[in-house]
Amino acid sequence: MKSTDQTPMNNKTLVAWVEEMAKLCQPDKIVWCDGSEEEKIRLTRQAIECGEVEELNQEKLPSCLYARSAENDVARVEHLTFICSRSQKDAGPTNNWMDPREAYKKLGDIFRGSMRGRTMYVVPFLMGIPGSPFNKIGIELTDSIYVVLNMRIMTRMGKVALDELGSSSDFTRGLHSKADLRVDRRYICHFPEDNTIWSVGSNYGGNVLLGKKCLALRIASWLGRKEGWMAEHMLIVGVENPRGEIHYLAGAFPSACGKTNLAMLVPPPSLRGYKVWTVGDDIAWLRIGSDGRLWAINPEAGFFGVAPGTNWKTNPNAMATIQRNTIFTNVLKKLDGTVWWEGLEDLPAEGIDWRGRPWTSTSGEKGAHPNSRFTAPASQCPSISPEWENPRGVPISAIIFGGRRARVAPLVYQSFDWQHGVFVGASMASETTAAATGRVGVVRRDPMAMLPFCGYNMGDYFRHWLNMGRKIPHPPKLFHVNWFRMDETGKFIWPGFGDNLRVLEWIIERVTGKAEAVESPIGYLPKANSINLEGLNISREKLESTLLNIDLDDWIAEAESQMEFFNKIGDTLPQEILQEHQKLLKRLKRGTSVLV
Ligand code: OXD
Ligand code: MN
Repeated sequence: MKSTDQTPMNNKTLVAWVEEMAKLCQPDKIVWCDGSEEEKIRLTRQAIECGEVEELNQEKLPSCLYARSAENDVARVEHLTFICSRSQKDAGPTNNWMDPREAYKKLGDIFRGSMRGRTMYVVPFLMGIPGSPFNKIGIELTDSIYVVLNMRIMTRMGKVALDELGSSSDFTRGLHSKADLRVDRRYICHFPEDNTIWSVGSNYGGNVLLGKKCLALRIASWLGRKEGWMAEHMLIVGVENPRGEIHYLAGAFPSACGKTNLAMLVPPPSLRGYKVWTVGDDIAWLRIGSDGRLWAINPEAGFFGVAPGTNWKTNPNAMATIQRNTIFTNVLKKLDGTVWWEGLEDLPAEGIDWRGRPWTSTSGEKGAHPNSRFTAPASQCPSISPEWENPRGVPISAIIFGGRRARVAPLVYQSFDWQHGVFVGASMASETTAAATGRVGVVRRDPMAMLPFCGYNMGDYFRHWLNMGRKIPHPPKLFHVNWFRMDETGKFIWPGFGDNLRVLEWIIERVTGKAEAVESPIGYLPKANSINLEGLNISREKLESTLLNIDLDDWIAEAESQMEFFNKIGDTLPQEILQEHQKLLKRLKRGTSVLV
């Protein structure tokens, strides 16, 4: 086996581990990635030559690539994702668990010889910002050039990561092989005590871009609990008011529920003077700053966004971002070498669909897979915040929890305090989407949008949130939103997208003590005239009677369903969560709201 001369001889632990993994996977060649432009050009050429990716129309979409994954490999596979902690209790009842010895053996058998005839790429990557105290380093070994090309967009990859690592052995060890892409030999395993991730048999982003869900959420949440910080499935956005004051908000929403759209929101004309700054669209790492506030960074360098539904109206910033240097996966390829997906303007008459088959607009088939994606550099986003690469991060004024709920949850409410807010996050629910395999549209509990991403026991995770609240001298205020309330005909009541700024405005005005609220059984609701409706086709009466309405029967049923979920957590569930649940039930039974 031959290594290239980029091998960092100063890091003996790293070199020894790469050699050990190479012995297992038996690649023909090992290539150390340096992250250079020259390397990008070389790897792109090779990936095109071997058919891993296709070139798109270079005039219309410069440096853009097209990829199709196997038909059975188009989403995260939660049922094949495991936390392999030594004790099953540490994985908790909401994660799949495998004994680490069994997992190493089972996956080792699949990895053995899986890279024969292939190259093993060594991808050093930095999650964080050069020089930031938040940073974590990972090394991903992979036999997929598609993965390398995506990792160089999604992370700070190559020399920058090795420089930051130096001779330290403190790095996440990630091993990935497509192997034979068989579902029955597909596993995504996390070994938190070994700071190790093994992913085999898939080439879909969420399963194989190991910096993202695997490191920055599952492993990082474990490390965050140990080290006193938080790794969360949250966007980070800065809202600048007409006076030039900026408040940063973090928002936890499940996959494919509009985090990217909210992070890149364009203010509606009636909110002239507001600006919205994108810091991150998927992951936030949060630490207590020396000023006693909670500070956040986006550890990623790119967006791995859902394509369907993205267009020049719903998200013009995303559209502007993906016009160059972007990898499109499982969208429709048009005959002129550009791309299309459901919901994008200019429906083409024909094209090649995500499965690689000829497609016409009258076929009745989807041209793009519902979970088709774009991978694009965050730096290209017109709304990217000047602070997005500040190693200190940004101070967070409010945290927003949100789900996709046709009923029950109102447009927005504020928790009474941190403990109640943790309960609100812990009892969050959402309708499932195409981002994971399985049924779509089923309501499931998804605490803090972390159900698929928490690397340890969910009860201990709630405890960590409660403990953090006690440690943060000036904690952010906690809110819940729901953009997805429907009327009896199944239509969304709230327009969403840019108009969501009206809700963010209320949230910020609550933080700064300006907006009025009504104390309801579930939390503080906006007083009807405290949300700006100017320029909207929704009357105050409609706002009150639908979007801000709390149906007590629905909520009592909701509280019962919350309890079913909490019962599953078992003895790690903090008493505080149960107390909050009892208090909620009591308030619901009393049923009154008071103006505060
Ligand atoms: C994602 C997801 O890709 O949550 O961000 O599935
Ligand atoms: Mn996500």
